[in-house]
Amino acid sequence: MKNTFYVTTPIFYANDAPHMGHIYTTVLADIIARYHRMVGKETFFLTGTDEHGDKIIRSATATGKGPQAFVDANVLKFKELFSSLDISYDFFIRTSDQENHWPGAKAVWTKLVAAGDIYKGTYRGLYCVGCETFITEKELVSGKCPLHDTIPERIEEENYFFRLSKYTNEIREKIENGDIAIFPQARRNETLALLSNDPVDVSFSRPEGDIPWGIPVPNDNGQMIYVWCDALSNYLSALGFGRDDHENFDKFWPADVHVIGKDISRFHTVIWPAMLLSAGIPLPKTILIHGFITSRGKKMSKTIGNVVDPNQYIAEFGSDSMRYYLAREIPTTEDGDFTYERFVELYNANLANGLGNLVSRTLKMAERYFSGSVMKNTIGDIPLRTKLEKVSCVANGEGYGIPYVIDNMFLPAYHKSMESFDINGAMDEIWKIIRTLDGYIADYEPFKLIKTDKEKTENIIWGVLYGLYYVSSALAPVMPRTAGSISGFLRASLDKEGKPRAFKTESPSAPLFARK
Ligand code: ME8
Repeated sequence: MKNTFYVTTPIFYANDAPHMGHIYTTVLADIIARYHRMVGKETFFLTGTDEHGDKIIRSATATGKGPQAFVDANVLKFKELFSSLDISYDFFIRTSDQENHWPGAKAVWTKLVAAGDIYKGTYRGLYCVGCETFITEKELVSGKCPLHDTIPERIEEENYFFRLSKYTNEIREKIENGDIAIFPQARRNETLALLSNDPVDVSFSRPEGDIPWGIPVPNDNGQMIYVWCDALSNYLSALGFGRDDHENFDKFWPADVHVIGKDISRFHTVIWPAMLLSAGIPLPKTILIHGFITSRGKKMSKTIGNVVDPNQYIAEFGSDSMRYYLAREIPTTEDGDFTYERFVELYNANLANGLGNLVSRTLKMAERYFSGSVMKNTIGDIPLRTKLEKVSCVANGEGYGIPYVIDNMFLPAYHKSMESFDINGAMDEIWKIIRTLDGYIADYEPFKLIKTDKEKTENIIWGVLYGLYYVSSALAPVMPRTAGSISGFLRASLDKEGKPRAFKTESPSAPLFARK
C-alpha cells in the first residue's frame, strides 16, 4: 500500500487579503493532511498563491504598486493568517517564483506542444477578468458574469489553443470507471454532463502586449502562458516537476486529493485531467469539491457588506474554535452559512458547555478524589464500553484493521468518514463520544458514589479519562491546540500496545473555552 499522501488547496489570487472562503478550503485541507500524518502516512500538504494575470495587474495598478511588490504584500497576509490558524502546509507555492514554479509550468507547456496539442488561432469573444476566463454568451445572466456580476470584456486576439476536445471521451471514461473520483456525487454528475456537451478547445495563452505579467511561452516571447495553465501546473511544479530536484514528484504524485471550491470545478475536473493526459502524467485520484460559505444566506461580498473578517473571530474565540466551526457547521460539500450569532451559539453549546465542561469536571473529580492519580482496578464492571458500542463508537469484534496511532478498536466510523473526506461526519462521531461520556457521568453520578464506593468511582473516572484520551487523539487534526491541551492535562502513561494504562492528571488553570 502506498504510504504517502499528497493534498492540495487551490492557489489563491494574491490580489487582496485572504477571506473566509480561502480559509475554509485551507482548513479542510489541513484537517485532511493532519489526519493522514496521524495515521502514519508521509504527507505533503501544498497551498500557495496565484499571482499572474489581468486581475493582479489591475489591482496592483490601482494601488500604485508594481505587481511584484503588490503580490509580496498580499502573500504575507495569507501566510500570517494561515499561521494563526495553525495551517501545517509543507510548501507554499507562488506562481511568480521563477526558481520553484516556472520550470514546472514551462515543462508542462513543452509536453503539451510535444503531444501536438497546442496550436495557434484567433480568439474572438468575451473575457471575465474576475474569473480570469473566457466566457460564452450562453453563460451570462442579464449580460453579466453570474459569479462576479460584471459585464465581460469583448476581445479579439491571437492565442495558442489547447486541444481539450481530444481528451473529453477519455476523461469521461476515467470518471465513470472511478480512476478519478469526484466528491460529491452531484458534482461528478455535473462534470459528466459538461463532458457530453462537446467542450471546445480552450485558449492557453494571451498576448504579451495585453498581459505583460506572467510566464512567457517557451520559444515565443510574444505570448504569455494563460493564467489557468500556469496555475494548474503548480500542483506539479511544487513537487519539483521540470527541475533537477524532482524526488518529491517521484514520491508524491499523483495527488491523493485536490480540495477546491465549486467555482473552479470545471478547471479541475475537465481541463486539468486533459492537460495531464496530453502530457502523459498520471491523473489525481480525488477531487473534493466544497460549496460556498454564505453570510445570512448570501454569498459574502464587499458590496453587500456581509464579509466576515476571520482575524476578528480568531482573536475573540481562538483559532481552534474557528476551525471547529468550519469543520462542524459548514456541510463539507454544500453551501453553509457563517454568522456571528451561530458561531457564539455553537461555541457555547459544544465547546464551552460540551467538551470544555466535560474535561474540566472530570479533571476536578480526578484531582479531588484521587489526587489526579487514576488507574483501572478490578472491581465492578462499569459498562462504558457497551455504551460506546451502542452508539457505534467502538468496533465490534476485530479492530479496524489499519495500524492507527490511536486505538484501532475505537472510532471506526470516525476513520471511515475521515478517509472519505466527510469531515462533518467525523466530527459527529467525536461528539457522539463526548455525549456518551456525559451520559455515563449522569448515569453513575461519581460525585455521589464517591461517598460510598471509592473503587467503583475510580473505575468510572478512569473510563471517562480513557474516553477523553481518544477524543483528544481524534480531535487533533481538527483542533490541534485543544487536543494538545487535553492530553497535557490527562498525562496518560501507555501500555505496550500504546493504550492508556494510568493517568496522572493536572488541572487546567483556565477553562479550555470560556463561556461567551
Ligand atoms: O480561483 N466559500 O483563486 P481564488 C468557500 N487562483 N470557498 C471559497 C469562497 C466562498 N465564499 N470564495 C472562495 C482562484 N473560496 C484561482 C485558483 S487553482 C489551480 C487556481 C475558495 O482566490 C474556494 O476554494 O478566486 C475557491 O475555489 C477558491 O477560494 C478560489 O480562490
